[in-house]
Amino acid sequence: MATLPQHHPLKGNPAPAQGFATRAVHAGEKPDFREGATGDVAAPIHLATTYARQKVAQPGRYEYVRSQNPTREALEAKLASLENARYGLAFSSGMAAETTALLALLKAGDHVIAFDDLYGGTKRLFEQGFANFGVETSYVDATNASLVEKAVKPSSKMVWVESPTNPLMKLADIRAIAEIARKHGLILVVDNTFLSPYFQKPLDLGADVVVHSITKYLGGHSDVLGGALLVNSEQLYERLQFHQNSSGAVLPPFDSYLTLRGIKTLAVRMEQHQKNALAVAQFLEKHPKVSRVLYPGLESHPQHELAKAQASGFGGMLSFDVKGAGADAETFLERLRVFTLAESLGGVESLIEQPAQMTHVSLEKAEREKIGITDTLIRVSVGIEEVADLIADLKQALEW
Ligand code: P1T
Repeated sequence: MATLPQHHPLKGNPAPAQGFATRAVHAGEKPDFREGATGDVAAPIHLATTYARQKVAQPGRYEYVRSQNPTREALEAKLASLENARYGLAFSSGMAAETTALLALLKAGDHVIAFDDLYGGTKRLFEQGFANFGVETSYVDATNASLVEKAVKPSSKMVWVESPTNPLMKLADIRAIAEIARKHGLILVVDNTFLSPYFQKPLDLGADVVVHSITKYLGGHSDVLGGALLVNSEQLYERLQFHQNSSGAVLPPFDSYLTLRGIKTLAVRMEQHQKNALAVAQFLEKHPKVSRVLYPGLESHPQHELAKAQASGFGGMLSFDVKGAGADAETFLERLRVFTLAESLGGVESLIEQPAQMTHVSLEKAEREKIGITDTLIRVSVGIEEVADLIADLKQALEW
């Protein structure tokens, strides 16, 4: 697609000069004042699966929902605006977005260099999915950018990082890794789920593709499963869009609408998530039953300076270890009353989990332990409740 059609929602994006919170509210949802249009202030949900044409040989702008849908396009435009991207694509889950990126950009014999700490499902996709089709993945501690370069071989095609990582809150120096990727002709993919575009914009730091699980902060209310890919390169966009349509893992219209609605409050939610997370991290750091706290906003985080240099905030995610054994972590988790014991993250409510038995159970125990996912590690998605209630709940649960 060389040029966007006249009435494509990207045409309605406010000028990039407008601030993030303004774009979160308005981008992609410009009221339509054309003849016969309603001027909806919120993009309407278009549920039709197919679009009529008057002439056989003359399709309209829309043909079939898997290929195009106005509600999804409004969301794609909003997402693109927020990530400072030229193009956005929305998928039926974060995993569907990842699968499509890999399908579109790799072939048998290609090699991927990935962060050794990643969402368990992403590692599972590489190891139990793409490995079967001849895509090989090496895992490195990408907190040290030179280890990424050391892992490059002639078949290398892609570098895949999260920053911060799930669940160990490690950071990749995105600028430094982008330089390495450029030097070796590799595509740099950054999963920006944990910080959201409110706090970090990987494309501005040199990444080629941004991945999101929409299910998390973008949706924001734990009621949408979705994913997204954002790019600046038209060539990458065309390949990804081709596979979005051919694999069919598109975000449905209703979920696109819910995500558009959720994103409107992203800026205010992220501020509150961060404020609460910092207070929770500081409380935990002083608690005698806690042995370590991993939050990039703490001065004790080994990459605190990098966090400040490449992002405008530290987000709402943190992890910590309780002293004792795995059973103590379970006791603590089961005593909580305000925090909800559940997988996922990024919703308005505080969620808490034990990666070893929940989000990262698909990794072998030895593999988990090698990178530091202990049985006593607890991951927290700090919500936007009254922070005093959150701290009181943690305090009582730590008194087992
Ligand atoms: O769940 P889904 O929308 O398919 O997104 C997958 C995904 C991708 N990237 C990151 C960084 C993620 O954290 C996830 C999903 N993570 C969880 C469900 C979790 O509890 O960590």
